[in-house]
Amino acid sequence: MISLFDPVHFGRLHLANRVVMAPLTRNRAPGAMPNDLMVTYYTQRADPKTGAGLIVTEATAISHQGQGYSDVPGIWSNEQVAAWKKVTDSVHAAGGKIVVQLWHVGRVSHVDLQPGGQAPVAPSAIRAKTKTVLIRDGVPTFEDTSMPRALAIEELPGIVDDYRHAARNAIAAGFDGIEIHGANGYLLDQFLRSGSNTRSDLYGGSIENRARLLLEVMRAVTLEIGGDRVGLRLSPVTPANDAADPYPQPLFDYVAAHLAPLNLAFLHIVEGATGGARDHVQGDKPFDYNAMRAAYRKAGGKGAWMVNNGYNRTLANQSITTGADLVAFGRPFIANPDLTRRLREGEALNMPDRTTFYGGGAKGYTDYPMLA
Ligand code: 8OZ
Repeated sequence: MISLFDPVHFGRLHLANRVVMAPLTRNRAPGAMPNDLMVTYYTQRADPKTGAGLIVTEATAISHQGQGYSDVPGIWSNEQVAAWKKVTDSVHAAGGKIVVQLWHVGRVSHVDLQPGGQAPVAPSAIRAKTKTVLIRDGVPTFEDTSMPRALAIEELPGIVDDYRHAARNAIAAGFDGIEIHGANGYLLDQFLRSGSNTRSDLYGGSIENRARLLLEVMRAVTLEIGGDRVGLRLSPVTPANDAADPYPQPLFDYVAAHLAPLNLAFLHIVEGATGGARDHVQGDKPFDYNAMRAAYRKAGGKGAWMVNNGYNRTLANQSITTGADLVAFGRPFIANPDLTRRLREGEALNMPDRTTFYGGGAKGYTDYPMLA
């Protein structure tokens, strides 16, 4: 029987096990620059004998406009590419694999984080009822997001270009691939869901129109670097960051089927409420993830089906035997650099300290103990 600890390959990703380190925002990159502390953190989790078969980095901004939190990294400049190269070199030297999660936050931002103090951009001028993390004088504070302005249709090709450019930078930085962040109420998810998208042009209204920007981005990045090292994260029912849609099933079944021709390496699905209840219901009825996967497979999609949210060893191994290919663990990887070893050997897990999730230094970041 296949287990979490068996190797697998999808596209160009040859993985030593099926345990994935989920993307985790940690706000330790002042000036949007990756740094040596981050090199240590990722390298601690990179050896697949003890750590992740694949690391997905923390969400990383594709442009200054795409940034919505203090001290999150970016990948739009040559300096950022050079700084990320230190991370990828060190992870590879440890035997690991790493993809970078490419992120545009859309309306989940604050004027203080935007170029020239301008309003954040969104499909429609509707403020997200959510908070962002601003670090003021070294202290993380949660503040309301700012009122966004609606993107003009003429601006959308520029957004697609920013993703394409970031994908090219990711390869230059030595990443094994990319994951597009299409989840958790950020820009691409804002376009998908009718609660944040009330446009009346080609990018709003019907499912086809709301999915248009996401699919354009996915086509652009797969043409740029090859679909076989591209993944996408989606969260069909999460209420995170005020994401809302009354009919998620036909929306995400449509998206899954239209991704199939792109020859993606993986689809990464957050089940339920991100970081919360796995059985969270949004919309008219409970979401059927098997139906979404079937829509993808029926359309010819061969990428890995990666699942995430609240998994433990038992649930993870169960899902591996019932159609999932990879399981992403978030908070357990914060506190357990050697999570894979602990899962394999049935060892107890360290508990993560929430007070050091966002911002700060080595404490609660690179100082969690490994097994002897
Ligand atoms: C927690 C805090 C800030 C950002 C996400 C990128 O939810 C995030 C995020 C999570 O995908």
